[in-house]
Amino acid sequence: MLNQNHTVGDVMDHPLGQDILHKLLLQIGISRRFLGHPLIRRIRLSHLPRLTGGKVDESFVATVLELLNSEPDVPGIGSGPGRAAWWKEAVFYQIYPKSFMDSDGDGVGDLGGILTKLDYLQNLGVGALWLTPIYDSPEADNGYDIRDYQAILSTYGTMADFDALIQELHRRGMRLIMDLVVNHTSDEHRWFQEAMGDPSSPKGDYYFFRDDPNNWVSFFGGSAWKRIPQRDQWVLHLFSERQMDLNWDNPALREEIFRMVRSWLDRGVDGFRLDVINYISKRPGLPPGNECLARISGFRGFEHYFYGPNLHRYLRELRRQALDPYEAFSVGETPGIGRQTAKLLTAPPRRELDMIFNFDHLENPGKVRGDDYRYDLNYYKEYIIPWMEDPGGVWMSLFYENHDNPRMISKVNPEPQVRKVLAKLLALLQMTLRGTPFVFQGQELGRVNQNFTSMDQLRDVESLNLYQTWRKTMGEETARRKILTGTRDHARVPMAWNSDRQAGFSEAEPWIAQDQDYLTWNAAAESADPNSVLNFYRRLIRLRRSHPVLVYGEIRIRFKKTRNLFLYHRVSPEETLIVECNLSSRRIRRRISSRSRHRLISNYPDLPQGWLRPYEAILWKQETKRKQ
Ligand code: ISL
Repeated sequence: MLNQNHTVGDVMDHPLGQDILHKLLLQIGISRRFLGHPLIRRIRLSHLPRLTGGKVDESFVATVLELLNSEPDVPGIGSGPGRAAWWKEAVFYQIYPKSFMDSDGDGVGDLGGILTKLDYLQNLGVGALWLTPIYDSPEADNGYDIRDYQAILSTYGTMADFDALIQELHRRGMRLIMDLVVNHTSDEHRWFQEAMGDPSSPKGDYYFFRDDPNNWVSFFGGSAWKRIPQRDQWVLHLFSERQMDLNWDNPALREEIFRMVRSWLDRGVDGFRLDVINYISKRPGLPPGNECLARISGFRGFEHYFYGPNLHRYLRELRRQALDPYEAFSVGETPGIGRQTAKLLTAPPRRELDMIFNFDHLENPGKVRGDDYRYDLNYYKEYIIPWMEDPGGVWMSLFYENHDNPRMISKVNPEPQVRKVLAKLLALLQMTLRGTPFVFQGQELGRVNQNFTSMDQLRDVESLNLYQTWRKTMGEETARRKILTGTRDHARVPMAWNSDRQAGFSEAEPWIAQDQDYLTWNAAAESADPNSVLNFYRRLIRLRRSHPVLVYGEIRIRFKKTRNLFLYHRVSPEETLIVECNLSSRRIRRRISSRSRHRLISNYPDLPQGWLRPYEAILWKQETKRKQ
């Protein structure tokens, strides 16, 4: 048990402690190397309030200690790639169905639309699709507010369309994972309706109803509590006020969820991406959030549910009772989970999740989504090295984009003349680092952010709500600028299929409009251009499939301290491949020669000489000396 007399070093030696300290430093933009300093390690926790001039107070220390003492486990040792699995070999492709392809002319994508694009996806070489929610929903948060887990939203099609999709995918040797949103339901879910109408009903305790709200805040702005007049009580919602948090401490609820999960697996689904799955266990009593932590992190109450006391137990139950009997795959969306806790959540012997999504690489230290700055890829390198070198049983998910974030190219360098090489550099890293790549729709075309200029172009509930909250605290202009920069809608505009009206996405006016960029950057044009980003992805994914070393081989990173250079070897008994990249927009001196190596793929037409050009990226194959 840790207490006030322990030191910063003791906290760093605790898995959760290390993750929390790293996260806090990231948030304030201080290098984590700072924590390795012997003098810092020796500081007693009780001295922190004085040493930080009150920035960190006693209640903060007490809060962190309580959290640490709730996790007695330490990650096991052992690294290496572990057992072979289809989900390690496949490249995943994330589809945002609402914006992928409209087959019935209502301006909204649908399952029929996806079916017409399976040739495209197969040709791209992806092995599995992840569909964001397609369940019945009032769409307060584009489907992340589920009204009926057993039905398909009518604008997306029918259960028959869904069965056809699975069948067609399996016929092609491809797999499908669904989005499982079980931290919350829609307020229109019948469980919530019942719970609201009759507190004594079996569903009365499926949600967090309280007589008095606490001080937790919602991720979408404002308090996390909504008044429910029928019960004369308040109910908890960490996201929009139409997304009610489920009470996983209720065993009957867990049973219902497991049953529902099994029913989808019975239909043939191959696994799930589990939405904010690390939030499902809330600290009993829902204690108030720490103010000091809230100041640093921007969210109040987070410490009581991002790594709740029963998280591991509930995940194991889910796995044992629903996933394992089907050998189903699981990737958890886990905001706030760091490297050590990732080991506790995914190391195979623990039988919890297969993988997680960690988000710490999506912004540079000290930055948040909505900040206008240039992302430095050197940080990505610094971030990924420890995950690669000390996996501790973690199989990494590799991604830069999803439906919740602006496009990566725009964050790194929005200059049009580097767009293509940069898109290819990102692709090459993603397909050659150790882990499973997740490509978000449009990423394979090198799509960039929209030139949104006004709030009425946006549809996302997060953007609309945060704007209302922020305009009061930051002023109209700053709030608008931040929202337009960071809005999730950059990624949510329709897929660019061709240069026809509506980008070939629909016959009708789409549910969200996009700018003119699709006229040149679209799938049809890029298919016809051998030098396009799309064809680069196709070739790379084929290389990843034909060189198992890129999946299971060891990874050895060289020149770790050399800025702008990212160089690593993927090594197996059969072969060695070398990745050589320039992470910057300026040329840099090379550290290796091209002798006895041949180029498998690169983002410049000719071979480099003594210098790597802006964002140059090459995958080499080491020629082996013939044994006598
Ligand atoms: O709001 C956050 C803190 O900045 C995010 O990390 C948030 O926890 C994360 O984006 C959760 O996302 C997922 O759940 C949401 C949904 O709106 C997103 O689209 C989904 O990916 C609620 O279901």
